[in-house]
Amino acid sequence: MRNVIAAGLALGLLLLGCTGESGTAAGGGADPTFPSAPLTTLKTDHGALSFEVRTAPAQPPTRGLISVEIVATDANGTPVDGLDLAVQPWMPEMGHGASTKPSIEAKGGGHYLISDVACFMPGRWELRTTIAGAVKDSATVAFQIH
Ligand SMILES: [Cu+2]
Repeated sequence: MRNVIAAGLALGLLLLGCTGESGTAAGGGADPTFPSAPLTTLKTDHGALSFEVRTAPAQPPTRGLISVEIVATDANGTPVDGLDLAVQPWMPEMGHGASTKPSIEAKGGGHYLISDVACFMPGRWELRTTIAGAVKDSATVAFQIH
């Protein structure tokens, strides 16, 4: 238990240090701009959907607060709206998450914007995603933070 508390404190400090340095990431009014080519594409765990994944302000993403765009399509390639996404950032090799909760906004046309993803350490991160609403499934979006 003591280890968990210590790790939490360390994460908080790291995060403070990081936002102190970069200040400008995410959280503003305008939506971020994503590149046209996806960083990665994947199928959801039960195959109900395909996800195209893009990141901003950089792709591939660098450490700090990032935004992730998911474009969800069904087996026919038709964009799927009406999904309720719950996203937990996770660092599997180290067994910890992020100290802030991402916010998720449906943008229409199958586009979902996940903001305030606090990837404050380099390494492999996952977005463990639960899908409810129009489709019930789950997915793990994985990427490397440099
Ligand atoms: Cu870590």
